[in-house]
Amino acid sequence: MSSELMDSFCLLRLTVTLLALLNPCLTRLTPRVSFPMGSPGRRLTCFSSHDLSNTTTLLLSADGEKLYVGARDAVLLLDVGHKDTVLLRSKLDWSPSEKDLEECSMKGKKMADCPNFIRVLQFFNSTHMYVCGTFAFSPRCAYINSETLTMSLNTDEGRGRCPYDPYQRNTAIIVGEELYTGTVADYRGNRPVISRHLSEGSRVDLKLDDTLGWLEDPTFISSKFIPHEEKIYFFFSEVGREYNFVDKFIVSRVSQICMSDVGGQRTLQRRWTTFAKAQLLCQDGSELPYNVIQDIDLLPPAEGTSVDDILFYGIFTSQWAVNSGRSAVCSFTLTEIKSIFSGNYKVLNRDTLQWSARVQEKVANPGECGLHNASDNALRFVKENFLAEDSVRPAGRRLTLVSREHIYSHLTVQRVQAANKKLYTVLFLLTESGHLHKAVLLQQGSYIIEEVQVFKPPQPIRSLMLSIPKGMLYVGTSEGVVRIPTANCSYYWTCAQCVLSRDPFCGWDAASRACVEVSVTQTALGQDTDGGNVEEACNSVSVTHRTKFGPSKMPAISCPAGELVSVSLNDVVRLHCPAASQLSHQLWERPNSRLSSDLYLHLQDGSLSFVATPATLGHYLCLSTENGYRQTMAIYHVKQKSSPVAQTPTSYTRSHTRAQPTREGPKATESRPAVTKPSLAIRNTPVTTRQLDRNLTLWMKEYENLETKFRDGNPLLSACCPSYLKELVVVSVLLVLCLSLLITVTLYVLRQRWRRQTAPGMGTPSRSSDRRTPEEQESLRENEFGSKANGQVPSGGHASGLVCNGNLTDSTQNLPNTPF
Ligand SMILES: *[C@@H]1O[C@H](CO)[C@@H](O)[C@H](O)[C@H]1NC(C)=O
Ligand SMILES: *[C@@H]1O[C@H](CO)[C@@H](O)[C@H](O)[C@H]1NC(C)=O
Ligand SMILES: *[C@@H]1O[C@H](CO)[C@@H](O)[C@H](O)[C@H]1NC(C)=O
Ligand SMILES: *[C@@H]1O[C@H](CO)[C@@H](O)[C@H](O)[C@H]1NC(C)=O
Ligand SMILES: *[C@H]1O[C@H](CO)[C@@H](O)[C@H](O)[C@H]1NC(C)=O
Repeated sequence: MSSELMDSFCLLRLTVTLLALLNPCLTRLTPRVSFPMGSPGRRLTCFSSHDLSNTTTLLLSADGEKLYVGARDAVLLLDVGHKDTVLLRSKLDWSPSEKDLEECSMKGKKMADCPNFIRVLQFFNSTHMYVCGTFAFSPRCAYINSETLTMSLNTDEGRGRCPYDPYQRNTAIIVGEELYTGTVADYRGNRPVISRHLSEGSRVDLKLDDTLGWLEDPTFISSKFIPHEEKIYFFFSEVGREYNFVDKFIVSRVSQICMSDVGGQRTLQRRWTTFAKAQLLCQDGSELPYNVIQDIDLLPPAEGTSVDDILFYGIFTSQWAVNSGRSAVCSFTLTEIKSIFSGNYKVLNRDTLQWSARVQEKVANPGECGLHNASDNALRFVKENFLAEDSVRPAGRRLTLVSREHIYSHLTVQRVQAANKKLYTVLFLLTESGHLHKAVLLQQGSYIIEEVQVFKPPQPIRSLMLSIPKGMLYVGTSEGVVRIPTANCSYYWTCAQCVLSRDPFCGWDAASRACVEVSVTQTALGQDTDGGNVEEACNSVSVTHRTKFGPSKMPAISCPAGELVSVSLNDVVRLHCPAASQLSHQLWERPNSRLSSDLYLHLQDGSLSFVATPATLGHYLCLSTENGYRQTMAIYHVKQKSSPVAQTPTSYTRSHTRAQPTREGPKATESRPAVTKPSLAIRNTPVTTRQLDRNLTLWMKEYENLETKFRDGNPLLSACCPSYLKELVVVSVLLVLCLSLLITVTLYVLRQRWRRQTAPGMGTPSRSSDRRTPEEQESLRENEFGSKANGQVPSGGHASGLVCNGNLTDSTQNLPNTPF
């Protein structure tokens, strides 16, 4: 491809990216930081044991101290009240007998599917739980004591309460010592039913009338109890028969039943009289719906708001692979669900099995509670009209989040009070690939604060549970239970990082100079979840600090010291630039000049590569920009190796000698893996920012410690001290620039070198300005730079230079060899 074509291609890409920025739905949702498994910044606590597998259900005690785990052939009680460990308190073994297993395999089932997989685990009363398992394709249920895990002597038959087949999904909830379930109720798995068991007193057990196909091959997802409504809502997907023009079109549903239901007297005896269902539509106008629900969680109303302000957050995927996203999150309000259920219903023509919206005389209100004494006529009407005509649309008529890359499988949701007392909704989303995403919902769209790898696929994970009182998340996988705190604020080591994280859980405490959890402190914290504006948030809290440490502009922000790189002429030099986060953009600068692309290669990982020539010796700055905040990540001084020539004092070497008076020799030189012979260097593999990220942590911490030593004077430091680009201005300038370029770029223009690429703030190197006389310009620059630096280097310089060396050396050694 010619470079002209490349240029226009880049331009197009840039425009598209900018347009995407303006439309939150198109934005690529990149987690700001990513923690691979085993990262010290996000430690997982795991519980596993050799006889624990297929953890299918999790249940947490109200105080968050005890976690019950339903697994294969066992129920476990884990003590999760300790900060650092998860302890096994007791264990109930509950497996089928040899005879049961034999029968199971005689029936043609795989032996691996014959154990007892626990699929229902619910608190029954204050002392007991109710548990059901598949029990060798012959489901059983039992009461167990919540403290001792001892099991009742008699077990119940589990038909209709628990699936036979461990691969079939089900849902169950106990309310008022009555069990409500959605499951298949036969061995073959083709009789789905929503039913009530263990009905109290004279109340009868109820189920769906199965003659009419009230459910069409459903996959049950969840069931939720809404106390003030006295209703249970079931969430599932099924074949949408009303769309009979599409074969096997899956739709997601919400259905309801009233707890007061006792069935009809003649019509609908022992059947629900209050069952109604409606379509949940997670769709953006321009695309096919995300039609298959994967998980749903309930967000209770905020304090002081209406009880109907309950929100349901669901994950949806699409049956077809044509949408722009692989999965989406939609939220639905209880108010909307209620209004759809109180509206009109479709009518099923029994002969043709076609649904229509034909208006019938309304003899009853389907979905209404308290129909037990209604006339047969009314009950017959209810029996035939149970599919709401309208669909439940997402809150705000838009998708909450769309992920292009990830298939989310589980979610939980929490409302978090930020430092400014504002409430934010935080979603915890599990991807199929084993990553947990923490997303905060903002006015302008969703923002993924972090990504933590919690298991290695493939793991058919079954459970994600949030403990709000303890601030913990639990993930049940095939191999055990993983616990992870909802936040680790101390990972953010500067005010800037703390604010840029936009984590509503975390704020910068200027007094302790630490990023701390908002919930545990009363003092004013630096935080800006909405905007991530470092300047405002850090200045507002750093007043006390400033008075203590003198008039430095931004005390909470660290500046790296210069690092010496000794090279021989014609070496290929590679300077690394660690990324501050996955959302930051790195760019290289030489003081008072731009980097010509003829001499410099910008590598994918943000590092800079060039051949050491007299012209390329000198100082280099690596800057990182994120959300309009700019910071210097590294400063290098590339210098020719000690030789008679190099020792000739020039203004800049002199200045550097003063910075590193004693350590310029072997130590600095031997720890320079960035300098290699040409053939080797070019084969260096690009690395991902994830790795850099981790090592940067260590590295930046060191800087933080040294920060106080750089108070004044050094021009390098003043060059690095944070400059703030007004984000809005930059984006609009770029947009205007791009649009006007797009319009005016013609073939004629394309043939020319595209000069405007070097718009300020974009970091693209100029291609023409330095080309003619690099050497001259270089020496000019160095002189200029050197004279500025001369005699103003703080005494702490040399120590920090060495710290840089040490840590960077480690990382560079590791990076090419450990592809992520
Ligand atoms: C939080 O991050 C800090 C700094 O990276 C680390 O030392 C600490 O172990 C982390 N804590 C947890 C619970 O992950
Ligand atoms: C149980 O776990 C094993 C190992 O991960 C897996 O292969 C199997 O499919 C699981 N069984 C069920 C019923 O989920
Ligand atoms: C809870 O239910 C179990 C099983 O029915 C029963 O044995 C126990 O007495 C009940 N406990 C209370 C406190 O009612
Ligand atoms: C239904 O009617 C019967 C007698 O007609 C009455 O005893 C019962 O209380 C009524 N049930 C309800 C829930 O109103
Ligand atoms: C980061 O550096 C440490 C040594 O400081 C090294 O052990 C580790 O493997 C590096 N991590 C990566 C991801 O390269």
